Amino acid sequence: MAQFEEVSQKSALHPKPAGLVLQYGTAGFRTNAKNLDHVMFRMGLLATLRSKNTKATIGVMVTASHNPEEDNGVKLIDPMGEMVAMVWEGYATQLANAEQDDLLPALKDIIKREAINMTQEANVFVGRDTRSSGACLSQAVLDGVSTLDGHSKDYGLVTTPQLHYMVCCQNTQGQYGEATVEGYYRKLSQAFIRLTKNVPNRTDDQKHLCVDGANGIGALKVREMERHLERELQISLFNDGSSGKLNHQCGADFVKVQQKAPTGVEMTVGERCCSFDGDADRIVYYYSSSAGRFHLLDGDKIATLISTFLKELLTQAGLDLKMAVVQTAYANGSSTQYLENTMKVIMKCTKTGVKHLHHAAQEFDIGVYFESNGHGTVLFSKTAEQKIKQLAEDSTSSDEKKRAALLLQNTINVINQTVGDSISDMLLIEAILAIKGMTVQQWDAIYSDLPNRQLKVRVSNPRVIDTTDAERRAVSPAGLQEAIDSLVKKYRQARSFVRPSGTEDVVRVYAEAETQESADALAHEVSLAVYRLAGGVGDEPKPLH
Ligand code: 16G
Ligand code: MG
Repeated sequence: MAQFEEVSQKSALHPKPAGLVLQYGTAGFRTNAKNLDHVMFRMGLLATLRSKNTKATIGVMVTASHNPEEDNGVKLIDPMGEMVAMVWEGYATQLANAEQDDLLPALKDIIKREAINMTQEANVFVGRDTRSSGACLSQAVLDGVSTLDGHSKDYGLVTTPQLHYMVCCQNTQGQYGEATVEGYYRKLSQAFIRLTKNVPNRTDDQKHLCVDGANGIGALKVREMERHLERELQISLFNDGSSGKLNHQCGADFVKVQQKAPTGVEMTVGERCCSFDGDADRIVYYYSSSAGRFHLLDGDKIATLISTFLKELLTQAGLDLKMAVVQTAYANGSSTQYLENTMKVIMKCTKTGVKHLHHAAQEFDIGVYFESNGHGTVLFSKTAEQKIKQLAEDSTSSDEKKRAALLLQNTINVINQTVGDSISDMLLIEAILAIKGMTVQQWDAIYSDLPNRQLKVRVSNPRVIDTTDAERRAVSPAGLQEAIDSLVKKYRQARSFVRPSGTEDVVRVYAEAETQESADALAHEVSLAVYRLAGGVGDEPKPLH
């Protein structure tokens, strides 16, 4: 077939560095941008196949999220705006690693295995973040798509969640919204304005928010969005990309990992601030107290705020809908305790990685999922949406019920259900704080985080660590879990687990305990156990103090 001849010819223009092996990891391929041209071309081919296979539009996002500017990456988006199906992650890895001569056989193998009808039309949406390598790399994706006669639409500079949104809108024939960036702003901002406009006595302080754009795409997009907000939210934007480097000492990942304020943000005492990450799919909040202490409100605090708000509304509306909060092993023990014991919410724990949380959240009428690092959203089932709509339109229901139903309806519209979204999450959080008349300090005081520490350990092969129980227990190497158990026993309110990273060649260690000193000591001791039992390389981990 002519298409296949073209694959051979065109792929020669996107040569693979011989011997280079990459893995479609937790969030797609990610590495130095110099090594990605062939991967992009091939992901263009693969997205076209996936589109023919699902008879729907597929998304390809060119981004390396919170990685340094020199890196780039790519991930595929499935028809409903979710992460690509697991089997296709495997195909992505096969295709990316095929040497030049093996590319066509690898492609044909996928076509055969999935019984793909090559005459089926294909549609691919492409987007990219602000990295300088992005323009060339997304061109390589587009080349891949046209090589297999697919149609494509290049959205240019968009946030990752915006592209997820476009894909979902397109495949639901506009039911989810209009597949344009303007349509996205309109839907979210209208819902936000409806949520906040009748809130009495909202002060200027409550309307004002400091945003750290991580010098990335989120900064550009939040500025575009601001016009639609009718001054109901007034944003002071820092790290807008005009001078600083992408993700450098700023952004949600920096703030969460370092537990300190980003550079480039002028924070006044007590002021509410938030940080996006490099592709605007994560958000964390923070403020500093008069004593100069830094207070972080991470994904767990966000999940608590949102789920408390939703639970109250469900009670007021008298709706019997099953709501759950989905977390990972990284969730602070205090948040799990609070939600389970005080709020009496159903709790689930899954493996790290958005797709795991997303799938678990889909099991409920309302699934609130957040990773501690600030990635998360809320999913509403079709039944939940229908019941809420019915109640909102029911002329016989009481004012209280109606008010709650309307708030729920606008919450559904402000949230990007396809994936965690800094901009959409920010609007929902701001609306909740306004409606509840809550300050960031009051939100922070809902529960106190247990002190915690994260470390990484280099070992010759991180995969020798195998885990179970949503990564909370290690089953190999032998003796490691027993070692962790006996270390944890030494400290009060302590917990620790280890897991191989899905994005770096390291083992991650997490520890929490009653005091910071204990958490630090425990994290160090567990690191030593990993180093000794799992084949550590380089120097032995040193104590933190
Ligand atoms: C990726 C994941 C994120 C996860 C992180 C863990 C997506 C879109 N992103 O960034 O959810 O928390 O990896 O990284 O799934 P790690 O495996 O290196 O700890
Ligand atoms: Mg990201």
